[in-house]
Amino acid sequence: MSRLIIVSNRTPGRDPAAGGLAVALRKTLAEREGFWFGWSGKLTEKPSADAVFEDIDGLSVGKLDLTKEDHRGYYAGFSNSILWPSFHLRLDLATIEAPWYEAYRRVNTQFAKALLPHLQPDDVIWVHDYHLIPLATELRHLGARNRIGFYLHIPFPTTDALYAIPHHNELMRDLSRYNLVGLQAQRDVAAFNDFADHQSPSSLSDGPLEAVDFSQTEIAVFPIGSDPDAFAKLSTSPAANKMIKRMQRAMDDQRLILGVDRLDYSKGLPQRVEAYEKLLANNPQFRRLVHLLQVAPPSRDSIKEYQETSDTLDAMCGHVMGRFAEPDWAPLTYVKRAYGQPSLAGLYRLARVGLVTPLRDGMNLVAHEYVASQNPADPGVLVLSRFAGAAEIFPDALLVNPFDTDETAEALRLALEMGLDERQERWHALMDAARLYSVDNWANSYLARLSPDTQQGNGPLRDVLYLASVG
Ligand code: ADQ
Repeated sequence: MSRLIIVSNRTPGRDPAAGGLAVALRKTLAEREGFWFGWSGKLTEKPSADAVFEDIDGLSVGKLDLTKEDHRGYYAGFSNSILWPSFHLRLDLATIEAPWYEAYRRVNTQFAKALLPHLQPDDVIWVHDYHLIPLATELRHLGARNRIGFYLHIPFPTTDALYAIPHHNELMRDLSRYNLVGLQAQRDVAAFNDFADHQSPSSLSDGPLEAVDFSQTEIAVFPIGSDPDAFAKLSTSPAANKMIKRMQRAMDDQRLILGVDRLDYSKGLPQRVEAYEKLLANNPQFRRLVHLLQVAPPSRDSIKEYQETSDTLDAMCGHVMGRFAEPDWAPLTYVKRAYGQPSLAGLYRLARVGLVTPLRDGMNLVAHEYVASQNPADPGVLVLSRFAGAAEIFPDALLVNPFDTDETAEALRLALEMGLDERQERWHALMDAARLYSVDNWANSYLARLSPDTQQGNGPLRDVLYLASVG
């Protein structure tokens, strides 16, 4: 079997609370030869030309240092102030500064140069996420002929949003240098094809326009998932029980509505709190009987738009408290810190409603983890945004439009009043889907398609293959 090289912006650490993705990819790497490659997390005066390899719990990890300036332009700048908002259709929150693109390409070149000496000809390379779209181009410039795959964890943008991104034609050309581009959902493949069909030249591009040829690139859907059986086990572990007991002491018989997110504007947190406010306003019978717990640790807080989302959320939570709280009842708790997976599993299991309402999301693993943690004898209800990739595989959730807070409030009411039979019926269907789309199946099916052996077979599947040249 060929070696597997995983490349991502951040490399996994020794953190035992690492997410499901890191665990799954570690497992995949443990089953074959290879290494993980990415940024060390360190900022230095000079960029490192060579990677330093380290053994982390049996996993070989190659790490690179970046300069502060490059990192700002590449990470906070081009990746998270242009690509992230545009891919999530928040053009209003995108900031465009020309030098960021140069830093983005410089870092990708640095990655490629440092990686190349460690490659063997039949290594299979799996590149993760929007920070590293140009990596295949840079590796190919240096002569790499390996099979290289890319996986996009966030949604693929609509055509208009893509046009709003500086250098979008170059980014699309970069994608065409991969053998396989994996996307989260059917809607993303549809958006990709739509762009390819309608590609128009930018009036500002200099030089002759080259066609972008996707004839060698397979575009396919690989929905990511969690490890549902591990989460089910975790939800009855001592650490989970400790969290459950702690919450039960604080809540008496109140029903818990739970949100768990990184604090990010794509997660629809203000809209969620507004929907909860409407639930309490329209249904006085629930007051004192329900409690919303929102767990949202800050992320990317050097970026202004993230600070503003945090401020908005603070204000909205304060508003709902002021409107409904009583001396002996608080309608909500808002916790700005992360919890380890066992504590999260306990919270998921206790919650009568899992409220997962991003405005747009690649997949959303919280939805998977919530389903997996339920007690089969008394499962809770998943209220899920139509605009999460997860909606395609969880049609048995209560699907809502997160922009329509009346609809979400009504879904909350239905969830809180839903009888045991319907909850169980829906949960069984959701759990079957969570198992079918487990993270192991995701990694295995992606790598099976990327592996050179697959290529020698009957070729890629036609139903998801984009074959036309565009330009
Ligand atoms: P994220 O935007 O980070 O990921 P998500 O999939 O919801 O979103 O969460 C990833 C992981 O972070 C989950 O395992 C979850 O348990 C953990 N997490 C989230 N909030 C937490 C909290 N408050 N405390 C502790 N842990 C927390 C991106 C894309 C998603 C896509 C994933 C994986 O934006 O759409 O599902 O990658 O591809």
